[in-house]
Amino acid sequence: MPPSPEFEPLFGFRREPATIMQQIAREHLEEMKRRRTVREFSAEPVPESVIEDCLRTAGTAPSGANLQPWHFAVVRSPEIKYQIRVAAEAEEREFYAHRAPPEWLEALAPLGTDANKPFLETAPCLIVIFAKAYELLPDGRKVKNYYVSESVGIATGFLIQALHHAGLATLTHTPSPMSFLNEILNRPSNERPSILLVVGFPADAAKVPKITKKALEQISSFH
Ligand code: IYR
Repeated sequence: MPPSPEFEPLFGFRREPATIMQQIAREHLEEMKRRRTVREFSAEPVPESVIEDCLRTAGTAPSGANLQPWHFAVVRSPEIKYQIRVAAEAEEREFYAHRAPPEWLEALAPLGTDANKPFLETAPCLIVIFAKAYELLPDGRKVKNYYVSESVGIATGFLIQALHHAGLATLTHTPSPMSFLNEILNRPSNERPSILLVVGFPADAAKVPKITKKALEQISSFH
């Protein structure tokens, strides 16, 4: 018999007058417009407790059946960052030289990326986000998770936003394939690396690609 649901009052919901809501929404928009993906990081360390709170924020994300099918591996060790860089650059060299079709390389051209990933060593912190297709119980049984990609994507969004809000820069990095991360980080087979988030402060002279975001009219319709 499945357990019967238990309910509790909705505590802490903050109701604001419309004018205040508008102000809050606009201020939040302005803050999020200041977020940029950064590829040049300073080596300055980041406080561990800030990373921990941002991960707690990611952990508040909604997920399929509330099964929270994610694992966040935080890497600060220079030796492990080095191993990740070596493995990622090997994959990226293949990607840029052989695997990527011309139209993909064309789409990437405005970003100016290439196979060199020095930030994987320079940045003080890497967060490898793993998606768990199923949970592995100690007795070996598998319990399926639901809407795994969607759930992990939402949690990743929360994490990026929390880090930005705390004053840290990020880079969503996706070397492909990423299974070397299971080996280096000794993660079990039910975890699939989803995104490698590079976290830190921007380098003093950091530059970012001159790109724009689509306007509201281009990304929405109201019915
Ligand atoms: N993984 C490669 C290529 C790359 C792919 C996409 I889609 C990007 O938005 C950026 C890069 C790399 O990291 O260089």
